[in-house]
This record gives sequence, C-alpha cells and structure tokens, in this order.
Amino acid sequence: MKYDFAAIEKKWQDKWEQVKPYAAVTGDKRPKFYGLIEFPYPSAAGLHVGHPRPFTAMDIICRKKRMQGYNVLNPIGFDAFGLPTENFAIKNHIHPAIVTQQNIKNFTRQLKMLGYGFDWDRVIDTTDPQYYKWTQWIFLQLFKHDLAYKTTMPVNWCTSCKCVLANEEVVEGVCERCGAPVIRKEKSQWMLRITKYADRLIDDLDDVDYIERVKTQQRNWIGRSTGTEVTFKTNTGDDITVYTTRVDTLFGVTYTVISPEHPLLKKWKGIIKNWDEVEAYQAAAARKSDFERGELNKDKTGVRLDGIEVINPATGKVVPMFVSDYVLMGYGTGIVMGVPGHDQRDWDFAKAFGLPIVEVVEGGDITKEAFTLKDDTGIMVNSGFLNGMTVKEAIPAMKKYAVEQGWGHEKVNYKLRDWVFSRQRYWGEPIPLVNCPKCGWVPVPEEELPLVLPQVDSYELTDDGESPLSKMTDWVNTKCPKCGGPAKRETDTMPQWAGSSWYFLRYMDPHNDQAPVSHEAEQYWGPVDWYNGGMEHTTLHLLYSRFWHKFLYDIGVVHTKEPYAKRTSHGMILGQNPHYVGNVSTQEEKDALIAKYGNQALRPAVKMSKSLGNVVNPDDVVKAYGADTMRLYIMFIGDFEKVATWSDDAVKGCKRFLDRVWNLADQVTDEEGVSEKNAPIVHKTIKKVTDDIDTLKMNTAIAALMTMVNEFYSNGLSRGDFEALLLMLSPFAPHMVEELWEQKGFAAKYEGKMAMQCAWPEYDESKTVASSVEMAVQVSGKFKGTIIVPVDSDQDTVVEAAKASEKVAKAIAGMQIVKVIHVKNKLVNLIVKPC
Ligand code: ANZ
Ligand code: ZN
Repeated sequence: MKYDFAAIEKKWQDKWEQVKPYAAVTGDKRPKFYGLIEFPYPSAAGLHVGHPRPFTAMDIICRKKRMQGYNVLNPIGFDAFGLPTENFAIKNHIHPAIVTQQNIKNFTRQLKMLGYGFDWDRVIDTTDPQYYKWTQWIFLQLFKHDLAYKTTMPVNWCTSCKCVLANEEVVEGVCERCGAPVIRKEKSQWMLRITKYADRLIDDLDDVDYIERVKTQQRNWIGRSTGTEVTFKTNTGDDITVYTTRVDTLFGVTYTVISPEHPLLKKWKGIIKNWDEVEAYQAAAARKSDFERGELNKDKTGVRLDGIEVINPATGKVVPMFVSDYVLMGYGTGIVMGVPGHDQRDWDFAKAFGLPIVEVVEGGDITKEAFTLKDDTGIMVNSGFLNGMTVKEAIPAMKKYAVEQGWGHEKVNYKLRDWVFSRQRYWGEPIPLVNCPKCGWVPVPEEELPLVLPQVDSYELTDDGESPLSKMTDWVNTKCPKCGGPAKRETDTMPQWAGSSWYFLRYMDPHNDQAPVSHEAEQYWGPVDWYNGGMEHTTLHLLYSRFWHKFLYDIGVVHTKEPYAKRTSHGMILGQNPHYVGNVSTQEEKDALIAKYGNQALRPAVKMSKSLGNVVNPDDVVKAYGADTMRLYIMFIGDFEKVATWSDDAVKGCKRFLDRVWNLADQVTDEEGVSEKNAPIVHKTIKKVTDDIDTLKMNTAIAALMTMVNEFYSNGLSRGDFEALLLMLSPFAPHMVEELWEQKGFAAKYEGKMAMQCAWPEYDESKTVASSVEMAVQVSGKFKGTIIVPVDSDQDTVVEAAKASEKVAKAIAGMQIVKVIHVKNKLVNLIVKPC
C-alpha cells in the first residue's frame, strides 16, 4: 500500500473534528497541564513558516502529557487588533473587522491542516467585543486603583505610522514596525504605572523557571540600580543633586554635567554668560533620540556653562559645569558628576574638552582609557580616608560618610518607565473613560461594557495626530456617567499589547459573561505550566502580562503571583540567501555579488522576505509532502533555541523517513509483545524520547526514532516493537500513526482507542543496557554526527552504518575512502579523497 498522506490527513482531521480528543475539562480529577504558545497575529499573508516551530513543539509536549494521563489545556486564539490590519483596511477600503475575520478563517484552516491538537471550543479573538469587554474592565480596575493616569509628556512619535510608540517599540531609534525614524513629541497620553511593580517584577523572577537569558533581559530592562544621591553646592543659590553608583570616586570628580532638558538651565538664564550657545545646544539635542545620545563610542559634545561654579562636598574644590546630551533627563536626577578616570563616557568627554583626569582607583592605565572595574582588583588612591580600601569597601564607607555629613543618601533607580498606553488609531479597544468638565475623568459604568468600537466612515489617519474616533462627534459627545452633564469620550484606543496581557486567563473560561475568568477555572488551571514564545517579546508582552497578572493578583482575580511557571524560547527560521556567494562558482560572480550586496552576500541564510523570494509557505510544503512531514522536519531542523535555516532537501529526508515507517508495517510479525532482540533499542529509545521531549530536544528524539527504525529493518520486528514505535511517533506524526494504528489492528486491541488516547510507553531501565552503542563519525577528521551500532561491531558494520547517515553520505559523495580509522565502540574516521 502506498502512503497516501493527503487522504490520510484529511480522514483523521475530520475524525478529530467530530470526536474532539483535545477537549480540556475544567475540574477533571486527572492532574492538569496547561501548555501555552503565543497566539498569532492573523496577518493577511497567512501562517508564516516560523509559526510551526513553536506550535509543533508545544503540540508534541501536550500530546505526550495527554498520553501520560494529564488533563491538558492546549489553546489557541488570535491577537487581532493592531496596525497591519488597519493599514491593509485603509489601503483596500475594507473594514478592519472584515479583514480580521477573513484572516482568522485562513489561519484556522492552516492550523487544522497541520494537525494541531488545540481545543477548538476555546478559541479567542481579542477584537471580539465579548473578549475586549474584559480588557476594558481590567483597564477600569487599573484606573480605579490609580495605576492609569493621563499626562503630557514627550513621547516617541513614529513619523510614518503617525502614532505614539512605547519605549519597547523603538528599536535603535527607529519604529519597530516600519523602520521610520522616531522623534520626540509632547502629547497627552494615558500611562500605566508599571514602575510601581518594578521590584516585584524583578524579585519574583527567582520563583519561576524561565530560561536564563529571558530572566537577564527582563532584569536589565527594568534596570534596578542602587546608588547614592549626592548634593553639591553651587554659586547660583541652588544646590544640585547627582545620582551615582560610584560614590567611592567622589575625590576623582573634575567636572559636572547637566542634561539639556533640565529645568534649572532656564532658571539660570541670567547667570549663564554664554546663554545663546546653551540654547542652540538644547535645540540640537531635542532632535536626537535617547538611543543616539546614550551610545558609547560616540563623539561627546557639550557646552561649558560660563559663570556656574560647583563645589565638591567631599573635597571643597570648585569644579565647572557643562551641558551635554549624554546625560538624559529621564534617569536619576538629570545631573551627573564627571569622573573621567573611572567612567568611559566621562573619559571621552574629558578628552574632548581638555579636562583633568584624576586617578582615584589604582589598577588600570587611565592615560589610555577609564579604569572601570569595581571588584576587589582596584585599590583607592588620592582619596583621603578611603585610601587603601578596595572599591567594594570604599562604596559603603563613602556612602556612610555622606549620610553623616548630611549631603548624601542611598537611592534606588530604575530604567523602566511607565507604560505609554494610548494610541491614536482606530483598530484597538476604546478606552472606556469619559471626560466631564465638572467631574474630570469618569469611568464608563461596568454594566455598560463592552464599549463597542463605533462604525466610522473613515479610519484614515488624521493629520493632527488624533484618533479617527475623534471625528465621530455623535459618539464622542455623551453624558457624564456621574453628573449627567455634557461630556466627551476618550478617543484614543489601547495598544496591541492590551489584549495579549491577559489572554491566557481567558482560555481557562472563554465563554464567561460574568467575569474575565471564574475563580473555579482559574484555581484549577492556573498558572500556565509551560509558556513558549519569541525572544522579541521578553521586554514587551512578557513583562506587560506579568504586570497585569500581579495587579489581578492584588485585586483577587487570580491566585498566583506569577502567570507562567516556565518560559522557553525558540530560534528563528531563516531562508536561503539567494545572493549568497556560495551559490556561484567564479570569482567574478562572487565579486559582483559582494559589490552589490556587501556583507549580506557572505551569509548563507537570511530572514525570509518577499523581496528576496525565499519565503516558505506552509501550504506548499503540506501539499507536496504532507503535514506529518512538515511537523517532523520543523522539529528536526536543529536545536530548538537556535536559529535554523530552511532546506527543501532536508524536508525530503524527513518524508523518506515516514515512508520507511509506513513500509515497515508490512514486516511486522505476529509475535505479541516487545521482541527479545529489539528490547534494548526499544527501551533505550523510550527513555531517550521521553526525556528529550521534556527538554525540547525534539531533533535528537527524532534521530533516536530513526535509529530504532533502522534496527527494526535489520532485526525484523514484532507487534510489540511496532506498537512502541507508533506510540512514540504519535505526537510527531499523528495522522500517519493513527492510520497505521487502525490498519494494524491496535485500535481494535485497545477498545477502539486512537494511539493518542493510549498510554505513553514506559521503559525498564534494566532492559536499556547497551546492546548497542553510539559512535562518533568523522570524514577526514571532521565530525559528521553519531551513529548507533551494536556493541563491539566490526569495522565493516560500522562503515556501512556510517555511510547510511545522510550527513556522511553527502560528505563522501564523489569521494573514495582511502583509509578507515576505527576505534571500537567510540569512533570511526573515513579518510577520503576525490575519485
Ligand atoms: C559617577 C561615576 C563614576 C559613575 C564612575 C559611574 C562610574 P546605572 O548603573 O545604569 O544606574 N548617570 C547617572 N544619571 C545619569 C543620566 N541621567 N544620564 C546619563 N548617565 C547618568 O548608572 C549609574 C551611573 O550612570 C551613575 O554613576 C552616573 O555616572 C551615570 F567611575 O556617577 B556615575
Ligand atoms: Zn460630570
């Protein structure tokens, strides 16, 4: 019989649609497992080949858990508000709601096509009023708890999207979405006080199982720093305060710097003799982004404030003051003490302005660069009572002294800013507040939620940067819910991050119209046991949703402090680079590519993009090879957390493996149970696959299954051997497995149960002991992977096994083997030369 994957996949998907084997049951007695992936944004382009990587991995984890007896919640939904849909709608004159529904339909088709075991009765859509009713409700609770406020502030403004961006959405000075420059603009904005949760967002990381780089990125983003505020006297009548983490270096201060935006400058206008120069400098700084200003290795600019004198409180010495844009107004006090001997930016500045550089910590060569180590290597010098101490000792000693003298105190600062929460766009949740001339901001009564987005004639951008809703006077003009007088609705909408800040709770109880989630459902399912998602969301979505969850904990909606017990992250899938120098053979052609594409031509793989024509569409892959092959390949492609490159040839290799499994069915004998001959490989493979799935090593799990199949081919196999293979392969290639399971009579044996409904196979440690061994294979000394062979195999067997591995076959194609180095049970090295 032929492996007709298209018919088989359709047959089983239809069956799953009917019997719903993936339904999660709230309150069930089995232990629960909640596996979550980041829900997709339903773009017009459909599922990207990057989606199946995390989706398939979590699907495999959940399928195995189900077979291990867990009550599994593996949900899916759509994060559907946001700019791309709105822009598409504007361009094509279709309502964004219609565009969204079309896109969701297409995504749903594709997700079902890939055979994912989602609970389809729990699908959520953030643009559904029954969903965003609760997003609005949570916002109102934040407002009522004084965690939402409106303020005029300089915000990041994308010149192309004509929209405010959160700090997290500005990447290296440009808009994360469109790449246009981001400038500073004064605007009135709704803000959320995420900074109130800064300490908890850092400290509670100790209680969760996140991969280390996610924790580190979150800690750095929040940027908690413990230092000292030191007050300096000046000749202006005003004292100034600086923030420093190196109060030990106070004897090395040779100047001070104030930020161009600092309000004291204006106050000192009459005292500063070169005011014109200062004003011109302020204007120039306003045009730069914080990113540009904070960059290291950048030429330092600034202006000395003529007429201003500052007195170092530790030494009594007078030092000058400068204005420079490397000091940001939004951090610390907006004024710093310059210690060029021990801070690189200060060193660069001192060099540029010919200022003295004084050594106060011995250990480096400050004529070449600042000496910045703050461990025990540095010893204090030129620093009065601190001399001879290490930096570690000097910091607390100086802090104590400053406190005693009354000009210093300890201070904790954070890099984290409050979250800019409003957007001047149409396709988002309306902010449910009314502005009354008498009562101020008044919440829309909760029983009137959802506050539904009104139909507008045009959701085009407005030139004044106001939301398109502001043009809907019928909607805007309303009555004050408090006093009944005339009032106006807020016309800004929420950012896309709102709906995704709590969606994992809604999956627990998606149809509840009384609460975002019932206590019963939340107590049963919370917290999420395992959440996988992209690294790019670490400082955005992950931080925002942890903040909302902590707030919901504080008001008694949820019972856990943290939403996700475990967080992992996957690497991106890259496409082949069509302009790669390796694709051409002559030097002229290579040079031409380098001339045209620069460094880009040197990379074999690049991000997939329409313009490069290297985008892989999951539809095409499934059509050509089937969903099971696609699933297998995307897991076999490489280490899960690393970047991987798509290869059509390797897809074919996975298809060949499934063909081999299919054909193996004909060789199964009538012997029941695991055969004696295969027992070691079966038990070993069960152990390996079980462990590997738990640790996201899907690629090595698949390799182990491939090895097992090879052994079955050489040893022959019993029904028990085949049954173990099918059960283990079931999470990876569920369609094919169910078909073979049924055809070979296993369904009949287990009361009509599908393989996925049967128990995950168990292994017996004592039976795993090596009858086979893993050996390293080299070709001319280069490592080409490993093979599994029977213990003490002779050289011929080993060489044959090595040649059968794809990597080796590729490496020796067109070569002849001139010598074999064989170290029993350890290594085989095939020395080759061209034929
Ligand atoms: C003197 C000094 C000496 C500093 C030294 C460092 C090394 P973190 O750790 O990130 O909190 N700083 C303070 N406010 C600033 C602002 N608004 N803009 C730019 N830089 C600012 O960094 C704290 C250090 O960053 C502070 O400690 C200050 O420089 C600088 F050998 O003070 B330090
Ligand atoms: Zn009122």
